[in-house]
Amino acid sequence: MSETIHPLHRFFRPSVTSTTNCPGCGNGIVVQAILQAIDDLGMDLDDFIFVTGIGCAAWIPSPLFNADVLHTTHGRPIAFALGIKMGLPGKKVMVTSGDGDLAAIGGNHLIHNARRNVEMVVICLNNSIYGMTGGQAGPTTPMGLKTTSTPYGTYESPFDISQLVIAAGASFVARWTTFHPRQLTASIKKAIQKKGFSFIEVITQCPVQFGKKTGAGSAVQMMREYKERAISVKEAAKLSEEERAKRIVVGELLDKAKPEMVEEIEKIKKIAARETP
Ligand SMILES: Cc1ncc(C[n+]2csc(CCOP(=O)(O)OP(=O)(O)O)c2C)c(N)n1
Ligand code: SF4
Ligand SMILES: [Mg+2]
Repeated sequence: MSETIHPLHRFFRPSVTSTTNCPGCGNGIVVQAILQAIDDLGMDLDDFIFVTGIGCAAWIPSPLFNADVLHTTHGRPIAFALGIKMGLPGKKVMVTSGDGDLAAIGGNHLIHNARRNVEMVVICLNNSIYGMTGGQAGPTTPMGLKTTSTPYGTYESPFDISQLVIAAGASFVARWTTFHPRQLTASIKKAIQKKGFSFIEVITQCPVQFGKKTGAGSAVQMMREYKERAISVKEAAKLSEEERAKRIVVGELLDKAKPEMVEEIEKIKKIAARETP
């Protein structure tokens, strides 16, 4: 009997035969969406440099993708990505990391590179928790939730990361959940083709640290909840603020054209070269 091989398996590093993800983790759905988007666009992994921080989400391209991957320090993938884009402007740069890595310790790199509109795709896997370190509360953990680090419930308001990145000045922002793999793939394709800072938030399940410890349940229960709570931008606009807060607003939240920083620097270099005696 011949072995059936997944069509995207060719993107995997041959030496990698196992996964770091727990059963039911949403990371695998995002892996598939990223690789499907690259395949649909007729691109190759050599067109990309992947950059990642620290956390479970940070293990998505490293070591799995048979590509150039920089697995950097906690909170710093966007800083490394900026350096790569400045040095190799012809390459597509994609960052994949978690809500804690990108919005807590890495928050300044996130907002400032959105403001600068540096061309890169940032995929933020938002599981509302620090998964890898044991389920501590982070900047996206819902108010009042009991976690490893907040046994009496959190007392901090969470960030709406997508709105934060829109306010900071990005060009393209979308939010989907792991219940929306096709829509997610379509948005990743748009983000890859966008000239500017593109941010995609994926609401994703961590059944081990979030599901078990907060009572949200299994991966299936969490995805069912995403399905029930998801609402389009258009439908959400009809709700009161209080009603909207109970839902997950999904879709493409922003798509606009604005000057991209690396291109602007190239223009300035040309002017400076002309004016230098
Ligand atoms: C400077 C520093 N501080 C703290 C840590 C510990 N640490 C590693 S991953 C992590 C949080 C990861 O959370 P997130 O980015 O949401 O990723 P997840 O594991 O949930 O996918 C923390 C606090 C570290 N490695 N380095
Ligand atoms: S701890 Fe959570 S986020 Fe990390 S691999 Fe396991 S299920 Fe996924
Ligand atoms: Mg997380």
